Amino acid sequence: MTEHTGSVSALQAESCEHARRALIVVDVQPDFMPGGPLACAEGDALLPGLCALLDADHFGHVVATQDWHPADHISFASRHPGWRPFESTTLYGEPQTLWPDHCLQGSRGAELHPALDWSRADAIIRKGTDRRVDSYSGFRHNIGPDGSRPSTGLAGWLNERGVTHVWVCGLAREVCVLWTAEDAVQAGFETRFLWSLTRPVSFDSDAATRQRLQRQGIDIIDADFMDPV
Ligand code: VGL
Ligand code: ZN
Repeated sequence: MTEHTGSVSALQAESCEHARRALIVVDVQPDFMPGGPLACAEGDALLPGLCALLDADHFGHVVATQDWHPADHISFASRHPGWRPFESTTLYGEPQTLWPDHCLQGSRGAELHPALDWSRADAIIRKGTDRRVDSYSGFRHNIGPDGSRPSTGLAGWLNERGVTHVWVCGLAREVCVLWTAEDAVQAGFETRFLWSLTRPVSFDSDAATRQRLQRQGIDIIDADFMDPV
């Protein structure tokens, strides 16, 4: 378990070559920013650092995920009479948090955030498109009515390109970024969590998030990627 505290040098010191590295940018969308319906605390604070990281071209591959829900998505509290946003219920035998309506397909709040240069993304994975199934991780959907967690195809996409190391960042730290990192390591990728380029729905979750990452051998990189090289 390594905790990197340097700046971008932590990336440059990586032994693997450029083509083997992928950056996964999770759900950087206006609805998760302050003022949005499912705002992350300081959600917009990661934008300058992420912009600089994309410009620095440290990665052979960049993948973005985009939360992209139909209006009647099952994760919305509004679909469950008597329930309020952020309450936890059970869905297909697993705990399910009920969320405010967010990231409606085609809406402004569901766009990839306009402050970033998405032309650098080689692939965009849309998730949460099936009204019956929530989808946190970029790799696998949450549990569905048949009890399975179907793949999005992302692990295959990365494997076919020879990627061995992935860095994850984006929103929300304790939800979609965490689940993406956990699935990345399970799929066999060396996985780094770019802590300072994530923000949580609630900072109260931070200790538990760190514990889960550490238990699974996911490196937490605290570096401030806005530092000059
Ligand atoms: C997310 C809750 C619901 C996320 C997406 O991007 O972390 N959280 N949908
Ligand atoms: Zn969602």
